[in-house]
Amino acid sequence: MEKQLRLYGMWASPFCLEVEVALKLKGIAFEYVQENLQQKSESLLRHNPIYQTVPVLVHDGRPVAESLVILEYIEDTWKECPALLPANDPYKRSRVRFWLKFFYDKFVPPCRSIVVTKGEQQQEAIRDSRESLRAFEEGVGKDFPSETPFFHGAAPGLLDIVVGSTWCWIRLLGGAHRRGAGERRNDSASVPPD
Ligand SMILES: N[C@@H](CCC(=O)N[C@@H](CS)C(=O)NCC(=O)O)C(=O)O
Repeated sequence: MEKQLRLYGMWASPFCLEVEVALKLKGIAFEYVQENLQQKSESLLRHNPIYQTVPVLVHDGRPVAESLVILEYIEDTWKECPALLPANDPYKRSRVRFWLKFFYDKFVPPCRSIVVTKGEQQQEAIRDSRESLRAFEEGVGKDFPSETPFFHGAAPGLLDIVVGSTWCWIRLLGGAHRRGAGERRNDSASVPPD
């Protein structure tokens, strides 16, 4: 019998989008539960009592929390194509994990700061995000010199999923920030649709 799979998420969260994309790339059916983070459901709090965040993937009643842990769980559980980590190469797999952690630790936080700070703090966040992105691009380029449009291999993998989902979020944040600052939208291509 097919086991039940449910994803607790929130539409604007890059972490939830990553999990959703990974499941869809592998062709795994799941139920999506949209959470209101101002008023979290009792189920979400019960499934993720420690962090109380989305995403949470509940597989046959057993919860898995934290997006990177969930992505690895998906890869370990549904080994069929496409593989999201380099197959049969522990060193290359470790390099993907290293850059995923770097991206989460060094790139995502300054991007968030750009939106929520002003003045010198904001300038510092802009510098930090640029520096992290430069280091990421250079490092990943050295570890995975690829002739395909994807970071490692002929199909999208975990780095593609995480970077792509974060990019959607950055565009969303940028649009919200500009609208919050009262800027008129005259460049419809530069912000996502409402
Ligand atoms: N480290 C977590 C971060 C998840 C996270 O920050 N989720 C946000 C939405 S983007 C959330 O649930 N925020 C609600 C809260 O912190 O109370 C992961 O990778 O899953």
